[in-house]
Amino acid sequence: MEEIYKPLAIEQAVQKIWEESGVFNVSETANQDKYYCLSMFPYPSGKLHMGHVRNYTIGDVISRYQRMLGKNVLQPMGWDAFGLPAENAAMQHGVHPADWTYENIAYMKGQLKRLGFGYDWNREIATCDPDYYRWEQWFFLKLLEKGLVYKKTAPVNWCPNDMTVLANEQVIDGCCWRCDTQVERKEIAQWFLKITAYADELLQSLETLDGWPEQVKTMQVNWIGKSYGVRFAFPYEFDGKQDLLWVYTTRADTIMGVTFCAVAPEHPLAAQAARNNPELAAFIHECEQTGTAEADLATVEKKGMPTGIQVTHPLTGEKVPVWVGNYVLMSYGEGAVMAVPAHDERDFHFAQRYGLPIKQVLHRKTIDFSRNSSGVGSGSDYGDAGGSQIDLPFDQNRWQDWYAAKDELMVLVKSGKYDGLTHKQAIDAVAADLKAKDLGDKHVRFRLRDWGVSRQRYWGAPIPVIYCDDCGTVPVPESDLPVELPRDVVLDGSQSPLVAHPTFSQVECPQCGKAARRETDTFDTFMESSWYFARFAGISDDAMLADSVHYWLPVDHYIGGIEHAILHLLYARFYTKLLRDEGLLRCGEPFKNLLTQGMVLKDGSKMSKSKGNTVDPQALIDQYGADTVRLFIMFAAPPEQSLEWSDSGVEGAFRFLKRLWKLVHQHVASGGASRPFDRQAMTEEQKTLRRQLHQTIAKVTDDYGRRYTYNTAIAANMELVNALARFNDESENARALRQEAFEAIVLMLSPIVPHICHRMWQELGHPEAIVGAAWPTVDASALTQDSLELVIQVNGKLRGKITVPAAASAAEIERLAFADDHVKRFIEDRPVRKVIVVPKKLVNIVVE
Ligand code: ANZ
Ligand code: ZN
Repeated sequence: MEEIYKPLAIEQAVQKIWEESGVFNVSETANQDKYYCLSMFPYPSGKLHMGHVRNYTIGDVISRYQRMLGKNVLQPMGWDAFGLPAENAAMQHGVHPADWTYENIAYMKGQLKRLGFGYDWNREIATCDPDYYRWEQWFFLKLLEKGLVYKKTAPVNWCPNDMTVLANEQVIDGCCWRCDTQVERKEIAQWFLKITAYADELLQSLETLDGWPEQVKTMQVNWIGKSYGVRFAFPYEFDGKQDLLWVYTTRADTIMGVTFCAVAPEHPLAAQAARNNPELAAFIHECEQTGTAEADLATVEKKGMPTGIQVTHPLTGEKVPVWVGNYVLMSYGEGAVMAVPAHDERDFHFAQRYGLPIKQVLHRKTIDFSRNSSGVGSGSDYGDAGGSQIDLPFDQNRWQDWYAAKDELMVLVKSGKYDGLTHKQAIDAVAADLKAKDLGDKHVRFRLRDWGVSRQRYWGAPIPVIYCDDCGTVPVPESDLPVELPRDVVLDGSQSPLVAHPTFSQVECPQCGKAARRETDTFDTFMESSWYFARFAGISDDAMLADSVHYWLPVDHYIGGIEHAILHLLYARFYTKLLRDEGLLRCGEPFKNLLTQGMVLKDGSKMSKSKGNTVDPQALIDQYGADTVRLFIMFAAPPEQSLEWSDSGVEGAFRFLKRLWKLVHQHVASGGASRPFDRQAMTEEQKTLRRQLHQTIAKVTDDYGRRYTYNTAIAANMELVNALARFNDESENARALRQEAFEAIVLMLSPIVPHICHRMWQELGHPEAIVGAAWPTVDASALTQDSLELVIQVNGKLRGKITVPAAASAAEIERLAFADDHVKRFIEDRPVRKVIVVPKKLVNIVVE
């Protein structure tokens, strides 16, 4: 063993051994528990950043630990390879998106190997590979067959100068990023996946995810946004025809407080009224210019205009005026609301502005039921200021909880026959009365919208459909899959390259053989990341998923950034249910445990290119080696917390490894242990050291297995190393103890710093690789102490120390304390008032 720690040579040699032995390439085995550990796969943007290094180090540590527990561990890696940056790079540097992507993949793969991550590279996936996306296309057609996908028009950002659709990121201050032209909204036909058909299940089964952070589950609950309400209609007459204005409300109890109705600018009633009202038409047009994102609507200045139409209140028969209001969303509920200014904040502001009447019908304290994430539903009840706020129960999907929370605090007034009823009673009564008139009923709604998957971009998976004038929308036959993305395209930012391509869109109709057009949109890249975890486990040449997928799924531990808390994780959960219902999977949830790692900060803010505060992992690996980088990252903070970068911290990690190496070297060079450890012949010092050793194993096992606090696990090992450095005993027994201790330390640190530990393990006399070794176990007998040191105080001042048997009774301890010469001197002949024995700690003697 060399005296000096040389990380680069060691790491290279050890990685070669792993590569050649293929230790991380796994298959299904009977009689062994599996463990599927997955880190979110990266977008191949060029090179790894520190956030990647952190994410993948955490995953690798968990994987290696599970191996040591005897599990059959799958840890795969791949590339989320489609996306806009490749197209941008192509435009900026004139390199083809495919070349750019595969070059980045090659470089980043080298970096991952250099960091020593134990991946099964046989399962590597690049989502831009036709062997991958062909199954996505295949599955999309299955969903089409089942009616779980459909086409409808939806707005996009359109640059009239470049004649192209822009992604949201390409719109800067309302203008095209390329030519600065004002961006327009354009309605175009697009494909949607019916995620709303699974809304209820996506909500319900969140409850089974015990291994997910509460915060992430709450974000998903809010995103799904289930609400219980009443859908009902106001009858009206227009142009001599009877019609109904449908509204959706979660507060039917306030129906007697309605003083007007408001409809979205895009509502048909608004269009009807605008036909002979140019002023109204102009107002509607103006509203259409501004965005309709929910976030915008929550903050936008509330504006409106009367339609001149009056509807009839379904319970009182009174006339109610209808307004167009810019705060009403066409895409939510019915695109129309009953306005209750006394109890809804938005309605209140609107009524104040336009001098509309306000009628209070509830006598109650104020509660804010608004869900802070959205504009819709932020109609908090407007009432006496200073009311109490109550938190919604997690279980928002139960009528009972919803009602119970609201019910406590309110009764109806000025509501005729409903006076005196509570909130819950009133909703039931109103809903029943509306139902009896055939004008409405109770209704459940979700905030969740169907998932628009069409992108008017080049670097994505082509959507496998063909449009024929005679046959309509025709799926691409299975035998023609994959629909490959053509390589020969012109990327200049104007027009879609697939539309402009001379032959791509020209096809024969698979049904009638006539000339037809191929779809030129590609899939949202979230489609690829919604099922890659399953493909890793069930990789196959001739099926979307091989049977092995049932062995590995669900993923036991999924590690990634909190920024994916909603979309990616929701889509992956949705896809899992789709695959299950197609008979391709047996589980309904993809990820058993979820770990969301914190950000990497430098000088208090997130490392990012735009802030110019990044640290290049490669430079550090070159300078110190992978183990130092891994150790620093795991030592600096627990995985879920943010990690503040520190150069001196990296130095410190390197120094610790050098020190450990030196101590192991000394031990080995001086002959190591010559015989096994003799428990009968231990000195007190040996016993103490051995106790610390086994306490450390117990603590570190808990840190790894239950708490995921690797920083404290490392700290405990550092203390143990310090104790070993101080331990100067050169007896045979001491050498044996040192051997035991170094072996345990090397085992415990090996998931974090696997290369150095591989070498030290060999030097400690183990020819077999440490990746196959078992996690150390605690010797409970080493933990028990047969004697203890207690502090003696006289009148609260430290006056001596005594050693007592660990099992000594209080009376026995007292006797020993008074027998101590030192203590005797301080007591002299003064009468003793009181003796306080704090077990295992101290004895306090109070004298006059
Ligand atoms: C009357 C009312 C009185 C309301 C009151 C609230 C409080 P959630 O809970 O998110 O489902 N609403 C319905 N459709 C709307 C639309 N298209 N655009 C904007 N707002 C709409 O939200 C349901 C509530 O949001 C409904 O209940 C309705 O206002 C409003 F004291 O009706 B409420
Ligand atoms: Zn046809």
